[in-house]
Amino acid sequence: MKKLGVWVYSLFLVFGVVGVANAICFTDTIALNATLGEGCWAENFWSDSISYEHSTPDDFDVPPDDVISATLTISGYWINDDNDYVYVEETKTGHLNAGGSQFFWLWDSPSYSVFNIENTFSSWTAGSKLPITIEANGDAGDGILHLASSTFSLEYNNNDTPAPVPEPGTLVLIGTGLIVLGAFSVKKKYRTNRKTI
Ligand SMILES: [Ca+2]
Ligand SMILES: [Ca+2]
Ligand SMILES: [Ca+2]
Repeated sequence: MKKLGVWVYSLFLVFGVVGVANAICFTDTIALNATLGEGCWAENFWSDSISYEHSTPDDFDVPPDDVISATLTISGYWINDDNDYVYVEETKTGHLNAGGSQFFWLWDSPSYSVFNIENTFSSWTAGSKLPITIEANGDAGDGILHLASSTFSLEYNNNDTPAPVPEPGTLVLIGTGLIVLGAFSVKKKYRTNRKTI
């Protein structure tokens, strides 16, 4: 019976200390507050762009980590049509969704454009920054846009995490297990010694 107890404690010891892969959620939000000219004046069209970098977690590296989800969300105003493009690591990822106020004097709720950027992280070096460029293009009646914020959200399994530090409760459990284990082996040794006398 005591042998069974030792086994149960041993199992707790193994699973309590080793644990399972650690899913981590990370978010980085940048306030852009940038107004880009994108329109026409005397039949001349021009475009404008903004570039910035999102930070990524220091311990995020693929492999061995793997990505559960990765999204980039851009909020902005005065976005019409679908001619304003978002580049992630110099790859065209999509265009901003039309929406937000369409009149310069209005600041109601902005439009949100959400991009799934999971493919960007098929491999990744820890500590790298995530470069983003937004390119505004205009045509008649599409003279300006305003970018409010950019949010990078990442959920990943940190597969190279060292064994987590056991919680106090687990420590008590381990301690008790070791005491039982010790008592058991002392008793066994005592019995063996008695037999040999
Ligand atoms: Ca890692
Ligand atoms: Ca535009
Ligand atoms: Ca516009």
